[in-house]
Amino acid sequence: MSGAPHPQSPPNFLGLDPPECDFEHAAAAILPVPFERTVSYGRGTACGPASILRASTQVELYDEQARDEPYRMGIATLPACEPQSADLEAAIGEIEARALEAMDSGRFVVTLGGEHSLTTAPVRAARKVYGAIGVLQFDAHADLRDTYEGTPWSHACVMRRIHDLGIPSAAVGLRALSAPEGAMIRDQSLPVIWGHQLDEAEQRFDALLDTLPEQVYLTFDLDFFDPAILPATGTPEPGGGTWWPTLRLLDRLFARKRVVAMDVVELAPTDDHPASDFLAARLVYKCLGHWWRNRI
Ligand SMILES: [Mn+2]
Repeated sequence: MSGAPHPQSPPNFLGLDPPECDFEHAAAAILPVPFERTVSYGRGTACGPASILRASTQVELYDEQARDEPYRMGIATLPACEPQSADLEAAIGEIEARALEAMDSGRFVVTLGGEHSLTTAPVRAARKVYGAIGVLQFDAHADLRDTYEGTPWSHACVMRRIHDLGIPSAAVGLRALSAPEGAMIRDQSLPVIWGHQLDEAEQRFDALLDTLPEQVYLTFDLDFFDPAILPATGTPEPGGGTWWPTLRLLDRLFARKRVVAMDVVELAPTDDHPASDFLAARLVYKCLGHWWRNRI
């Protein structure tokens, strides 16, 4: 049943009971966006949000590193956002409206994808709500193409669209890109920690963060991770990040910057690789914990 829709509607994030899952009580909100329009290789990202939510019910609520229970902040799961428009740009606009509504309520909004093309929407919303922001991208791919397969709204173009908005960005883990993308990074001195530099990422990370403004939007494409620990993604690339070193980078990010919102995208769940779903759910909870501990 790989990629097939699940018959039951998914649980809320972590399977929380009231009051912790109530929107009124919640400091954070999960926005599921099962958006899949331009995927070029493996399919299935439309099932990503539901699979992350299902896996999240098995995540331990206690964080043994911080010795706290981040779920006590209150984490509401919003109804899924499924844009009706066939036009890609209009669909991105529909997602932006939902993200804007959630961010305007003052909550820390975590968007669950879905394919990476959706990121333009919450980034535009975050800039409206929070003002000047930078974007930090964890990804195997640069996603800096001007157009791809006939559309500027492809997952392969998402960071280019963000660049077009004049929003500064930095990337970690890149290891698959075209010659023009490589030239753009070089010519414009875009800050990158490459995939082949991941062994030294912890030494290089502070300098990368220094290139971004105080407020940061985090976009986390799960193909950043090595396929050995996260095979269930549409375009897996060898030589990616591993678990604990990545969490140390995220710990540093949330301590040094004000992360205003984030997304986790490109899970393409299969029954063969439930560990990928669980990793994604863990990643979201770890980030929520970091945000909560560092909130102003
Ligand atoms: Mn991507």
